[in-house]
Amino acid sequence: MAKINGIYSALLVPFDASGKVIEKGLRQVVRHNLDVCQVDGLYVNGSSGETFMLSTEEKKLIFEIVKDEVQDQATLIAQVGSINLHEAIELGEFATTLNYDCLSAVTPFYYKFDFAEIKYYYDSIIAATGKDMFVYSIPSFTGVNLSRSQFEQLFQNEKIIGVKFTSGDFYLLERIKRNFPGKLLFSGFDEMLLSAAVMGIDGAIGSTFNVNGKRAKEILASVRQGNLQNALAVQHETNDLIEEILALGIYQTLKGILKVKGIDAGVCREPMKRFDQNRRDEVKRLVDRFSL
Ligand code: NGF
Repeated sequence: MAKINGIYSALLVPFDASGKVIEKGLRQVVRHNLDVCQVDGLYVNGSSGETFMLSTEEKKLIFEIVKDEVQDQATLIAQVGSINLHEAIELGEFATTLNYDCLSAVTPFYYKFDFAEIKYYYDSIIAATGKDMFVYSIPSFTGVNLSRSQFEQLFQNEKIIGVKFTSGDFYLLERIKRNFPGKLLFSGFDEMLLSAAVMGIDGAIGSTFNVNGKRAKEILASVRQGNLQNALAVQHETNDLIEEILALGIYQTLKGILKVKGIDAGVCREPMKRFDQNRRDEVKRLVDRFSL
């Protein structure tokens, strides 16, 4: 299996006005990530891919297009999680046949699943696919706050190779790093990359890396080289950018930036808002100011 380490874009997916995946645009977004942002891998069908608003067939189509475009040029993680366990298994089997490097699944959400149910969900996807798995923990969206002891119980399944940790709970991050050194730890908040890198993460998965992957790579590399001063300078710059992006709307603005770069990044899937075209000049200014 490929080494899973470094900066991974949580891949954005372009949709046309009717909500259909734009294949050509998706291939362009992938190429931009690999050729311009130079990320180490892609996290496909995650939150940034708007996956929880898509049909099973659309998710499969995205897995296919991305694999076809990437081939073996980068590591690919397939996010297959769904509160429909049957769908998660079907997607896991599909990504396995496409030779994705490993799977990831968001903790099941909406219903208040208890921990036994959450563990059953992961064990079932793994049993059906035989594939390595990252837990996708994003409490702010799912309401599921896994404790250290619950991570320990999940990690007893040796096919659970790590966690994508989208949380600002740095104490828990440190405890996971300390107690489960054999598991991979990927952070999920781009604006906190430096702090997570200091804790010894193996990598990070984020939406803004689709446009700002080079800075993320520099932050991680600088921390690993012990050059905290440079890491902090680049994190400051990065956070100036992220602050502007969040104020304008995260996925809409990231797509707006890609459009300024000549990529057919489409629009967001309804009911998410479209990008406000009146703000196109603000986005252009961001592209110039941050040399995106
Ligand atoms: O978009 C969110 C919502 N988080 C992403 C990332 O954790 C999502 C993060 O990059 C992800 O990995 C996925 O698409 O599955 C933020 O957009 C970024 O830090 C700006 O706040 O929390």
